[in-house]
This record gives sequence, C-alpha cells and structure tokens, in this order.
Amino acid sequence: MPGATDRVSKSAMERARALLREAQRVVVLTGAGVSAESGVPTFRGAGGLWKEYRAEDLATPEAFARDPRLVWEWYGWRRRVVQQCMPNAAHVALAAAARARAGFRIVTQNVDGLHAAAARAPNAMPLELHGSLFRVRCTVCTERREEDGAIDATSRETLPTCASCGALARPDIVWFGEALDSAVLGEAVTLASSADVCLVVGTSALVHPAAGLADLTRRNGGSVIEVNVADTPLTGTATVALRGPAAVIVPELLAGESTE
Ligand code: BV8
Ligand code: ZN
Repeated sequence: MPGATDRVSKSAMERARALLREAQRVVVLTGAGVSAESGVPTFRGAGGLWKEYRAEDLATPEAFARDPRLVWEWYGWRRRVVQQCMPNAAHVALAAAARARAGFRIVTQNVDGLHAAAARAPNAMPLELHGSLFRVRCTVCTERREEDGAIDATSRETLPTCASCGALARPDIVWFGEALDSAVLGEAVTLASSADVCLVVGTSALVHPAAGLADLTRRNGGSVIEVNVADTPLTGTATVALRGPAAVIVPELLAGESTE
C-alpha cells in the first residue's frame, strides 16, 4: 500500500503538518469522502444514487410531505448500509487528535455517525451540522429520540411515530431548504472564524452554509488544508491541497499528534 507521500509531495505534506503543529485552534470540516473508504456511498460519487433518485430529490420536506413512506424507505436503506460500516483510519486519526488537543474540533456534514463511533471521549464528539441517521424527530411536537432499529416502510401505518404524541416521526436530519439548528451552526461559525487551521476532508464543498466555513477561516487570517481525491471549489484558495484518499493521507498528516 503506497504511503501518502508517494501521492503527495513531501514538501506539501511537511507544510501541512507544520501548520497543524503550530496551530492553537484547528477546525476539521468533513464530508462524505471521509467515509468513502468505510463503504458509505458518497452523494455525488458512484453509488450516490438510490433507485433512480438523487439525494436532492429525497432529502427535502416536500418529498417527505409527498411520500413519507418512500423517504423513510431510503433512510432505512442508508441506516442498514452504514450499520455494516466501521470508522476508517481517517476517522480514528481525527478522533485521536481531538482527544489529545483541546483546540481540535471536528465538524461534519455526514449523518452516518462514524465520527461519533470513533470519538471515545466527549471532546472528540463531532458537531453534526446536518443531523444523524440514528435520531428521529416528531413532525408535531418535535420531540427527538435516538433510534437505530430497522425501519418498516411497507406502509404509512408502519412508519416511526412519536413516543409522546403518536404523530408521524421524521429522520432528525436537515433537509435541503431547511435551516440548520441555529446553536449548532453558531458554534461551527465560531470555531471556523477563530481557527488557525481549517482542515477540510472529503467534501465537494457545494452545499451551503457548510461549504462557507473554510472561507470564514481564511478570511480571518487562518490557513486551509484540503484533503480530497479530486479538485473542488476550495482547491484554488487552499493554503495546501493534498490529493489522495482520506484514510491514507489523514493518518500521515496527524501522525505524532496523539500521545495515546
Ligand atoms: C438552507 C442531510 C435556507 C441530508 C444535507 C448558497 C449558494 C447556493 C445554494 C444555497 C446557498 N445557501 C443555501 C443554498 C441551498 C442549499 C444548497 O447548498 N444547495 C446546493 C446543492 C447548491 N442549502 C440548503 O438547502 C441548506 N439549507 O440553506 O436553508 C434557510 C435558511 C433559513 C431559514 C430557512 C431556510 C441545507 C443544506 C443541508 C442539506 N442536507 N445532508 C441527508 O444526508 O440525507 S447536505 C448533504 O449533501 C451532505 O450532508 C453534504 O453536505 C452534501 C454532500 O456533499 P459531500 O458530503 O461533500 O459529498 P459529495 O458526494 O458531494 O462529495 C464527496 C467528496 O469527497 C468529493 O469531493 C470527492 O472527490 C471526495 N472523495 C470521495 N472519496 C474520497 C474523497 N475524498 C477523500 N478520500 C476519499 N476516499
Ligand atoms: Zn410528538
């Protein structure tokens, strides 16, 4: 298995490692690409389509109002897929750095729960911008509950309901056209604005407001390090762009960060 530096110039890797070593505050922003090597399909990559639907077709309040059974079938499928997956070396290295360093925080767009699974300590728990596959919310009283069971989407009557008021429950996930939780977004904006380094891993940086966080760090004088297998809208303005798979590049980037 070729090491990272076979793919990434030594100087670029050394530059990125130096920026991280010197940083007081680091914010990590991840997307579906960080979980690709765990077997979780990305949105825009191969496998991004479920049946003939794009995520943008199903992950909307309109789609759920139109056909909650179909949307729940999709989320049931994604929950089953993710439950076959384990955190990979990138999740593990990021969690170890977060446990070891106070100012090292993980912010994710992913709803797969793999960063949380790798955390093993409260200070390594990620900020989940877009919610979680393993939480549901009532469509009436908005009560939330953790839930990881199989979804029976055979009919409207079998779909998850609220434990308090019995109304239809929905995935506790932020859909397109819906606002992010203001406390979660507020914390992410604060972390990004005050970070010395924003480490962006495995995102196409197309979905907002998440995609704007790296620019916030740069506009406040911080550096942006991008890890991706392909170019993104962030590549041109990144301080250092490291081209390669996250589970290979990130452990090398963070080697020596954790004392465990
Ligand atoms: C809102 C949960 C308003 C659902 C998600 C400004 C400009 C333009 C548009 C907008 C704008 N502001 C708002 C919008 C509209 C919209 C938006 O951004 N649309 C896009 C498509 C243009 N944003 C919204 O609707 C947001 N809400 O604006 O509300 C509002 C405000 C106030 C009051 C009322 C309303 C809500 C956005 C959140 C939607 N929910 N997820 C679910 O999961 O089911 S977004 C979802 O898509 C993901 O969470 C993620 O954010 C995004 C997918 O992106 P990635 O994760 O990056 O995945 P992708 O497949 O695209 O890319 C993978 C990358 O990894 C690639 O670059 C690839 O090269 C790389 N890669 C692959 N393998 C590897 C790898 N890298 C490294 N290693 C590997 N092995
Ligand atoms: Zn309820």
